[in-house]
Amino acid sequence: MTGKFITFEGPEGGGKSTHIKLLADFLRSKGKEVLVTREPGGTRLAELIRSLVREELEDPPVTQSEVLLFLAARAQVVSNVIRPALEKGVWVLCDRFSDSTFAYQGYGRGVEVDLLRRLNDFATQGLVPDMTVLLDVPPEVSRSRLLARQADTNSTADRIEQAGEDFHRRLREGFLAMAKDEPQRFTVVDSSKELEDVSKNIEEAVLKLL
Ligand code: Z5A
Repeated sequence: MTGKFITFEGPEGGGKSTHIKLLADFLRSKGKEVLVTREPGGTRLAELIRSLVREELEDPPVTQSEVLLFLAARAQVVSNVIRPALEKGVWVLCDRFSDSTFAYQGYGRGVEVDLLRRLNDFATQGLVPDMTVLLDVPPEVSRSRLLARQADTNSTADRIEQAGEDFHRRLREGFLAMAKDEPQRFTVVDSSKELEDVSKNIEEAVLKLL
């Protein structure tokens, strides 16, 4: 494969969507063809799964179903969007990927991470990002950004955003532990800093891939 695969991870409100847009512009200015996608989502079926996992249902998915729904969405976007793009030499920027499953369903919900890794390998057929940008923010910053956004857009927190403080603490620790285990793949950026500084840190890290 000739394209590069960069994923963005971290707690909610870390700025993933914001920085993916900025990085896409930066890479295009360097002459790269860029595809931006997100998880869950990126194909019709995966977007349907996205609405299902975020919805307030009378019978919300049990943990096992939640894992399988995220993995089903991932299998679709990997096979139909990400791999074909990488094979054509396109740079793919993805808002969340496998590490979100390990963090949310593993560290957050308590599913054994080794089991998740095996199931995830089946879904992705072994696709691993070239680089993962972890936008790290403390829970209080994440919460205040989400509240500000909810006020701006007149929206409410979804099912996963409503999980308790302890869940969000575990999930942040999980992301940081994974980054420590794989320093060659992860770039950890302190996203509580000014937007321009965060963006500069990301560009500097990505320049090494160019
Ligand atoms: N999930 C899972 O459980 N398992 C899985 O395997 C996968 C996902 C793949 C996806 O929801 C949910 O699915 C997510 C994990 C779960 N759970 N939750 N909750 P999503 O994609 O809709 O939500 P998200 O990924 O958490 O993204 P987000 O909330 O949209 O946040 P973001 O994209 O990281 O941040 P943003 O929209 O770019 O920025 C948030 C606000 O902060 C915005 O107003 C920005 O202008 C502002 N911002 C950003 N950076 C800064 C700085 N540096 N300073 C000041 N303000 C800033």
